[in-house]
Amino acid sequence: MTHHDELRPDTLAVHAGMTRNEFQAVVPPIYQTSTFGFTSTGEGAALFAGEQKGYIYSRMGNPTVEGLENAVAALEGGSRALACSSGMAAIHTALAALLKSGDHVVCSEAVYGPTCTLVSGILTQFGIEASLVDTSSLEAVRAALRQNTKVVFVETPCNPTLLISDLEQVSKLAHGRGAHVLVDNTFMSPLLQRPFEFGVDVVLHSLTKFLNGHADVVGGVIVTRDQEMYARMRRALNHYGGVLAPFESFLVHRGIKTLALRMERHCRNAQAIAEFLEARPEVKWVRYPGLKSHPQHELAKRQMKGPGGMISFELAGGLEAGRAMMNSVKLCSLAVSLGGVETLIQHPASMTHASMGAEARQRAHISDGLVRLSVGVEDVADLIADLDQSLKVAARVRPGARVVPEQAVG
Ligand code: LCS
Repeated sequence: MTHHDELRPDTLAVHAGMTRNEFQAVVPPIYQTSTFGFTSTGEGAALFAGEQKGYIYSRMGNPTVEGLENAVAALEGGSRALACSSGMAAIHTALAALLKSGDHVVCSEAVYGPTCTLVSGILTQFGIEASLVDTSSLEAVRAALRQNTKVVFVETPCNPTLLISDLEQVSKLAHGRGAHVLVDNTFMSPLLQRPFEFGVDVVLHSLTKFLNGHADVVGGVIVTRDQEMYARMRRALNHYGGVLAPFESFLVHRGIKTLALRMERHCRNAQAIAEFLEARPEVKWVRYPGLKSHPQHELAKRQMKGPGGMISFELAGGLEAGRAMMNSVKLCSLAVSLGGVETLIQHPASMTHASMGAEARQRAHISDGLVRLSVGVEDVADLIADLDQSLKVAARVRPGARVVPEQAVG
């Protein structure tokens, strides 16, 4: 297909990245090969010199992987994409491609725990300075920018507090100081938010989440606005080596075909569940971009095409009540990860954001009682029934009290 620019996102999700093949197979084949033969030494040399297009070795490019990369690039409206072996591999590769010793990076303080650790605890070992700030506050971003700031890394909505950063304004501020803007778009998928429209330079995803959607692959992707940035990222990925395998690429590409259907249902179910939770006396607060009570509900409506499938909340009974709820769900699974067809519930302070440490969590407003829900595509009535019964168990818990097992009551 050559007319992708004219197609709408839901159509692109089905068709983008589909390549012609020998037998006109509607689904592209899996090129399960590590290497590709040359017809002559001359051809091999020309391929290595970049004078001829083609495949050499699967760390440097593979047709199945490229099909997925082209699909994600088309959905994001970017130039090119690079599939990586995990979301963290994508984030590490992109940051390492742009930063060197003596540079400074500004990063959202509420981000996926390992991203925070990578920026503030690992890259610092290589002489890269880091400031973690609340990027939903433009004042905080402005104050954090320095002469040597080369990258502003933003997660929006952020994991797990769901605060929203204004991508257009953050990009203006960062570009004014000559820094690149990287956005982790995992929580939204390209169907709900297209960061390039707001001026950012690089978009990242954990493919593990909504893009794949079926909780059976770990992967990541870097999408670049232009060819020059792509070349920088390609060089970094070829040498760091964290590429995605052909079979994983095939599965994620297959998942993307139903992305539009899934995102619509994720949003609808999550909106209903957020409203249900907000009306319950056992619940102290709910954070969801689709609720009027979200502090940036208006920005969410401007910047995002839908509020997404992620909800955070805290029970009135605090941590112990939250634990009781998470231990008594029956349809929802107590598991980390997110963005799959099945509903997952987890406790960030002891799970996804444990590695950040208590101090960083406190600064980022990730309270010990915060519970995170990744709402799946099940019938919402079944999900609400499960949450209802688990809330009733949680309501029996008094702060500081031991959790009463359900079977021991009544
Ligand atoms: N970015 C975000 C926003 C994420 O939520 C995650 C993983 C990553 C990047 C890293 O991707 P991965 O390497 O796992 O593919 N988030 C997880 C979470 O919240 N629970 O488990 C994993």
